[in-house]
Amino acid sequence: MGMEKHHVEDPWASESLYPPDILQKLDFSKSPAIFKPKISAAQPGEDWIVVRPLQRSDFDKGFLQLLSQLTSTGNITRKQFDERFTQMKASGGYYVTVIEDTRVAKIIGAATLTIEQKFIHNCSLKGRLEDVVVNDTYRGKQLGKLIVVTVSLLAQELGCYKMALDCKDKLIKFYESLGYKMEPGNSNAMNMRFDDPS
Ligand code: 16G
Repeated sequence: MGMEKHHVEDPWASESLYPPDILQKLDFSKSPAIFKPKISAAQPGEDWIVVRPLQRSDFDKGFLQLLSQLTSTGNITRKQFDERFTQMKASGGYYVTVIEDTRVAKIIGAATLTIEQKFIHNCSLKGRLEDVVVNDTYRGKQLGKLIVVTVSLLAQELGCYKMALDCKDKLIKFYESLGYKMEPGNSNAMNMRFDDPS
């Protein structure tokens, strides 16, 4: 037998938060978003762009640094990250989705779909769009649209009856272009803030 080395992926590092196949099957023609040129999660426009579920190894690919462009993350250790990943996977309903620049092994975009189980609407499911962030040095590649449409179609595919979000006022137009609507008389987001551990 030869002594040649084979590249073996570390199964721990490449473990996905949810099954990756579902993203490849999403039908982007269902979205009102207009992509020019046409792209999708399966065909993101460049061979170095990959849209996929969060993996454990994303701790080393700048995932948390990207999130810190959105809000305060605190100093999360590898152990904390791993434990949260394990808990999210075990409880189900967490679809943290990322875009990687595989040339440099860096996470350049992220968005999360969380799914709430309901009694209303015949025991239906409601999706929430959370923690959307794209590295702004990758402007012009439609990555913001790509990641939001990906998780929105995912919510539909998983049977949600609606998808909700809160955002800064300056982003209303962006989300409207992707099919989100301010519902008359029903468009107020309110928060009650508690101690921030970060
Ligand atoms: C925005 C985000 C929300 C995020 C929050 C963080 C979207 C659509 N909305 O509202 O998901 O959790 O900002 O802000 O990405 P905070 O640190 O002030 O709670």
